[in-house]
Amino acid sequence: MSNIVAIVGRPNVGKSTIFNRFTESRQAITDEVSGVTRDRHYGKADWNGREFSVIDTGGYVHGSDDIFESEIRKQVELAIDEANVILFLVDAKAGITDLDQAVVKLLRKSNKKLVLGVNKVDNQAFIRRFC
Ligand SMILES: Nc1nc2c(ncn2[C@@H]2O[C@H](COP(=O)(O)OP(=O)(O)OP(=O)(O)O)[C@@H](O)[C@H]2O)c(=O)[nH]1
Ligand SMILES: [Mg+2]
Repeated sequence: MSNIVAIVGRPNVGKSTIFNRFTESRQAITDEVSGVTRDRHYGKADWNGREFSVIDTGGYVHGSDDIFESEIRKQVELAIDEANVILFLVDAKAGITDLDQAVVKLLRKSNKKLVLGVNKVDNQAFIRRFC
């Protein structure tokens, strides 16, 4: 079976940015505003000679009070169904949030391979705080 990597995580952690990097494209729109990716994107990656399919997920819905937006839950469940490997992305600048914990709880229930990616470690504020 071919390898399919799904990038999941709460809004604005940088999923689409990494998707574009993997696919060497600008296929996915990235923005400083949360909730830009509404659905999923599929692409092909060739990373150091390893080929895999990559899925960028979205699902943020503005204005909901629900802590774990139902659209995000849907995207995480679809990613678990479709992928063999899940790249769970968090934002080092923002730290761990309730939404991160809700996402990881769902991911742990699946028996898919999980890789934790910590993004935005380049941020100036982060570097000043921790270095
Ligand atoms: N400092 C810094 N900013 C980043 C990094 N990766 C992404 N960003 C910025 O973070 C913002 C959000 O990035 P996206 O890739 O759109 O994030 P996303 O997770 O796809 O967001 P949604 O589709 O809204 O869920 C953009 O302004 C990016 O330029 C990083 O490694 N460091
Ligand atoms: Mg996105």
